Amino acid sequence: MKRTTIKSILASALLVVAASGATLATAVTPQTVDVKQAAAMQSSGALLLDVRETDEYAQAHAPGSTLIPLGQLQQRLQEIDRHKNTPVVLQCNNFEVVNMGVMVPCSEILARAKVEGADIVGLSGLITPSLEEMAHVAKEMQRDPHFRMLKIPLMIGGATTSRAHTAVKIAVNYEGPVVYVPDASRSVSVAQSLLTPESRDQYLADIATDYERIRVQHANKKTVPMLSLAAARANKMQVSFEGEYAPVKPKFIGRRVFKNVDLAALAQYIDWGPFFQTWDLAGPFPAILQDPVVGETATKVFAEGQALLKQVIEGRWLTASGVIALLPANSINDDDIEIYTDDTRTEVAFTYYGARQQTEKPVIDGVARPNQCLADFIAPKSSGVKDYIGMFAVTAGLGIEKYEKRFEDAFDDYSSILLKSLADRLAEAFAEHLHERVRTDLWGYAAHEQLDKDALIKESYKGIRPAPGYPACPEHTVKADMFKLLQCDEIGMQLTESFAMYPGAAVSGFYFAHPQSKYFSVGKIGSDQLDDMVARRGASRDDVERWLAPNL
Ligand code: B12
Repeated sequence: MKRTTIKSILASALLVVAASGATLATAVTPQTVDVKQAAAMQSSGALLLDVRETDEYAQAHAPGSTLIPLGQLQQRLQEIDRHKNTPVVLQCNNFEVVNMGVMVPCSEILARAKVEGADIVGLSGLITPSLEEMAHVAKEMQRDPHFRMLKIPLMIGGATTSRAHTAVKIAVNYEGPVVYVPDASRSVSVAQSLLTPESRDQYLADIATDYERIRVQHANKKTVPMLSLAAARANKMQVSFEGEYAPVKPKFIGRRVFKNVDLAALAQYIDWGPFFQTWDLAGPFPAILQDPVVGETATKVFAEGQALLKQVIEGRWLTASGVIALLPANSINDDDIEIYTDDTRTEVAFTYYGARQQTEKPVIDGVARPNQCLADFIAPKSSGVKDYIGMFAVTAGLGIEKYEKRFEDAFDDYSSILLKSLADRLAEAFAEHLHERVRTDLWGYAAHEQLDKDALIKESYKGIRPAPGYPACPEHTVKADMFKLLQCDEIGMQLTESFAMYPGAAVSGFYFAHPQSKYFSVGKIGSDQLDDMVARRGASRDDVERWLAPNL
């Protein structure tokens, strides 16, 4: 099988440069591809295809040339667009990328990789359940002689992945190279190093040394001093449920649906800060627009984002729908929350099993910091106090596929990514907007609250809305109970096998009203808490271990 070298592939890219000007000249230089260059390249997508017709391109792309199926893990519907920067940047550097999309089982990823003669397999992971699947793919590559013998590299990326996780949990399963890629622009230099015969061995040796060092560090890591679960519970957060802290009964008990919410109203609540992360531009908004390094690029992307947002709103490209439920609740077993179907509190809709901080907490000014758990913010059943909890699921991504396809068919990946990032922003804005309505009106526990946008972004309000998967609520499986109770299918939202939400631009979570409720990170928990959780949930130890893997 002929393997075309990277150099010859880049040579064909230079043809495009000649046709499209200076921006592309820098774009083909590894590591210099940035968002604006990608933006410039999007208009050259068609040109790239033209180039493919030429003899030189045909030579460079003889069978067996660089081909990377960016296999998406089986259950992650939402990640297809999030990792999109990576295929775009690689393609702009004249790598051929087969993007297999989402819900692709491991067996299909590997079968396709063989059929295409792929030189690299890439996986992307946004939320923690994907991490397990990545380790599984590595194991399967090890079992399959094709990958094992040819040592086909596996590239790992995505928000929830890390170099340490790749070294400790994924690379150990496969003899071939496994490389963590921290951002899209780096994927080019990594892919080149992996496929350039002259430098590959040295590059792999360096990675192997680095990952071995990480594994040793990990093995020798001083374990953080941990309390027993009983001691952690004894040091729970002291929360009052009387007087001014007495729970406020919501104005209604039950579920309420919000369909086709006005996008223009939601746009007022957009926090633009995270928008820039999509483009690997770091810095707080709006200061980022003046940043000496990335300011110019940030300003352009921001202007383009605003222009597309206007089109989205005026053309009603996206549909935003959500659902909330406000229900009676009490904490039980210290760490769990029983959520009742109505105020008779006789029927349990479902129980949320909370994880409690178990590491030793510092004593500050003579006061020991508490070992917190979300259940601390809900009145214990034994107190007889009638407390309440809320939950929500919102999306702003309904109908997005049609427009994404339109952009992609026009080789305009940049606009497709831009659109997706706007949908994500609108989903977050929807969560913010609905939370405000819940506090001031629908639940009404903070009826007189008046906060401007900055104060909302700084979360200066009473109460919290922790989302399953975030650090106070690290476990994703509760979304199954939430989705059932909220009847999310009525608004077109679904949960995938590994608890990712569809559409991708979606947020779900709980509402806690207590003024002392604050966000925190559960962090590492002990095996006694794991055992206790297994007993409380009546689930298998294997399952609970898998669900809580990042905290163990
Ligand atoms: C933006 C964002 C969102 C957006 C968009 C999500 C989406 N569709 O992608 C919205 C608001 C919708 C969202 C929702 C949720 N989110 Co969110 N989100 C983020 C945030 C702030 C940034 C992620 C991001 O987009 N980064 C920018 C992109 C471009 O970077 P990236 O994904 O890392 O990918 C880059 C590289 O890694 C690389 N790359 C990616 N893949 C690959 C693959 C290969 C082969 C290569 C080479 C490179 C590569 O290229 C990219 C560009 O450089 C992160 C926190 C953070 N700071 O990372 C949390 C985060 C990812 N979210 C998280 C969670 C939990 C959720 C929710 C489950 C919360 C909830 N219950 O509602 C939902 C899930 C949504 C769903 N559909 O299921 C957690 C995940 C952790 C966990 N325990 O699982 C994070 C880490 C926050 C946290 N600290 O807890 N989220």
